[in-house]
Amino acid sequence: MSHALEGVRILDFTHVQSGPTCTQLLAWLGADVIKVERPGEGDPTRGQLRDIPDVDSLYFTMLNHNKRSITVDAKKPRGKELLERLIRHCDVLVENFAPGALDRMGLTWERIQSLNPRMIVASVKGFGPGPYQDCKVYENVAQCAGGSASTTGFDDGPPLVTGSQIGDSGTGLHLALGIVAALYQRQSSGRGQKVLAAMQDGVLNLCRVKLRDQQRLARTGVMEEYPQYPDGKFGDAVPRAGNASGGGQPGAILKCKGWETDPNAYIYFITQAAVWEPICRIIGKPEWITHPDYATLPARLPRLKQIFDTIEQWTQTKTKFEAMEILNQYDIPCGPILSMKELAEEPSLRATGTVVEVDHPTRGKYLSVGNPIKLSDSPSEVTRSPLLGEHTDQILAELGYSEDQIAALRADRAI
Ligand code: CAO
Repeated sequence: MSHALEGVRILDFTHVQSGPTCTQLLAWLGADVIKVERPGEGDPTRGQLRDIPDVDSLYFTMLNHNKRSITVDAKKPRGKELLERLIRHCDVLVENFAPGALDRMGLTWERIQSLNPRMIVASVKGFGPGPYQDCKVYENVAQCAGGSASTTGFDDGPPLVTGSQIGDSGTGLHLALGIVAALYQRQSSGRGQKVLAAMQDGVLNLCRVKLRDQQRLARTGVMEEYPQYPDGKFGDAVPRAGNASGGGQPGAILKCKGWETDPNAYIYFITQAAVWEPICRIIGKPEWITHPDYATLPARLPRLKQIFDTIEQWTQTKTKFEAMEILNQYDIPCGPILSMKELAEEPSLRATGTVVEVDHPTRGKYLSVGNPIKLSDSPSEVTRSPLLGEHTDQILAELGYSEDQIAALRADRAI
């Protein structure tokens, strides 16, 4: 079967997480992704958080599937020449260097355009134009600067970062969409363009509901679904809301049987208005169905703490999976708190290819997350990440390099 992006060549000048996430997605959609790495060291993540000495880390392998690797020293004249040939050969250049690094290599937008006017140049940066445009940024900085940290955590605690890599992987995902759109526009315009995804912007986009709440707060001074209501105080900025639902249906994380010893024996429980009646029956409070203090959502809002405490008395008598089974019979929206161990072992995720086992020549078998985007006519098969420079010779041959030219590149340590 063919693949959606078959024939698209990506010059992957990315490193660490944000950029590699983007190019890995494009590879899974069928693009030929040529990862350019510095000779000798490669992407710094190859050596970070290693669990096996001298073997590419899981950090690297899990972000660089389905790619080819070529080593090029972009600062050596012959390396630069090779890069320019790659620019003429490819459709998209993706990079996530610190601001200005690409220009310092001599690869300005104008230079790239003169080499290949159809080339799309896609960049992740920490910030867009503005006071912080020159800053280097890692994941947690983006979470803090994009509004996630100020709105995550409990009201009486400090701001919190989340385990979801919304700054890195989230921005990589945004960039991938921009690249696909630019490829589409190129079909009619015949021209490449610049695509920018700033991590602050990407995080803020994912925190859009909190900017919604900021404006609600400014208008009304209160948000009735937040845990601060009705007893606590609201300031002038959206407060941290603990585990309260971000939507119009109140929700909470509740203890389940075994919570005393299992840190993940919890369930997320949503008191969706449409299923209030079965909720009341299941938790043994049938009188709440018609009682004026509980029968409607507005009446329930000032009593959410007491309501969830009561529901929790019921959930504590069930394991999270037992509770799920009972609640699902009545279409009550709920979800178990699943650990990474449980997710790794979940057969249905293996069956869909969302969790895959990959074999690697020096590491052996390991688990990874496959393509979360499923296309019926473009299935993704996950293949292992490349060793450093594994495809250098192959790619040079494709570019028409002679053996003498390759020898000269080697002699110069340009590859
Ligand atoms: N050949 C020669 N030089 C190379 C090279 C190659 N193949 N690949 C990289 N380099 C050079 C760059 O040209 C740069 O040199 P100069 O500083 O002289 O211009 C140097 O390596 C370092 O690049 P960098 O500044 O991008 O890397 P860093 O480790 O110092 O910073 C990071 C890393 C992530 C903070 C920075 O790249 C950044 O802010 N990127 C944008 C935001 C981003 O994507 N962050 C997410 C990263 S994942 O958490």
